[in-house]
Amino acid sequence: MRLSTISAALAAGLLALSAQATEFRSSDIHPDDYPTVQAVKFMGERLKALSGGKHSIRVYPNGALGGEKETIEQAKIGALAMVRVNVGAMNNVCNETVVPTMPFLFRSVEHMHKVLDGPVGQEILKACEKQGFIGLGFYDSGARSMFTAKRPVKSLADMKGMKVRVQQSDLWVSMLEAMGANATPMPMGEVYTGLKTGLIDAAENNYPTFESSRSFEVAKYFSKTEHSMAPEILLFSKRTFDKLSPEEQGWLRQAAKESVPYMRKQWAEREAKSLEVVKAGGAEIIEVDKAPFQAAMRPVYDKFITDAKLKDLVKRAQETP
Ligand code: GTR
Repeated sequence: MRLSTISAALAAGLLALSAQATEFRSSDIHPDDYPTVQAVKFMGERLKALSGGKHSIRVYPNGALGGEKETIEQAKIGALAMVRVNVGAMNNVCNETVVPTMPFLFRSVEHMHKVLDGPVGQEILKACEKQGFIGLGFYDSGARSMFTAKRPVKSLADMKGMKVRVQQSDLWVSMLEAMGANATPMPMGEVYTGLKTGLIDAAENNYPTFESSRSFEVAKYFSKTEHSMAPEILLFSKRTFDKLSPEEQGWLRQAAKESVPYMRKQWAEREAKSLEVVKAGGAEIIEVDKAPFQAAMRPVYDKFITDAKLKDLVKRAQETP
């Protein structure tokens, strides 16, 4: 990010804070109708009601304020109040976020909800504080699977040498390398063109993003590897948060909490709808034997789940019934 952009953003942030009623700015790379954007808007309505009209949230969708990596940096310095990103985008920033990103950690949506709603989830959110972020909650993101342009992935062997776009995270690079692929980190916004021009052979994501990014038009093979259920995370700038009163902080936490069940409902509906859209658009949904993929992820756990804290979080997540 250029310096002029930073100072302009900073000025805008300060200006918003000095005004009587505060409109917090929140970024999202997804389009307006995506469940994450809709949920943060709902959170904004709840915040307005709880604060008696004093505070509100304005969501900037479509990556209008930048990609996930840049907007995380903006939130850290207080130039932006809030970001909704995937935990993957936080992996290199806040170590504990690798836990819910880990391959095949969650056994089902119910298991994921239980872990994230419980103490493990709370500890991960809290851990982001030392990096300058108040973790307000997690949103669903379904399971991520491979989609390829030229040939389908039917087994682990098919991954060999494939150029796969990943999120800008060392963990994601390792995961795809452990599958035998050539991992290429890049922002989400470059995936469609990358697939179209052949810069990359494949990417991986959930149905709603496969659909909304129109990737299914250029990569029609969707192989259900379901290798990670890395959730979305809602992060508030600690710098901005610390300037608020405990009462105002409470409203924010409460509004975020209330937006979670709203989001989950929207998410389930959107997943089903997106699957229909991509199938109608010619995507081929391929069942894959996941066991070899899961077995190949052992070294990734050895490499990233190193210290006692991370080992404990993973163990407790796995042991959550
Ligand atoms: C989506 C997620 C985004 C972003 C994207 C990606 O599922 O909602 O926040 O992380 O994946 O792969 O970059």
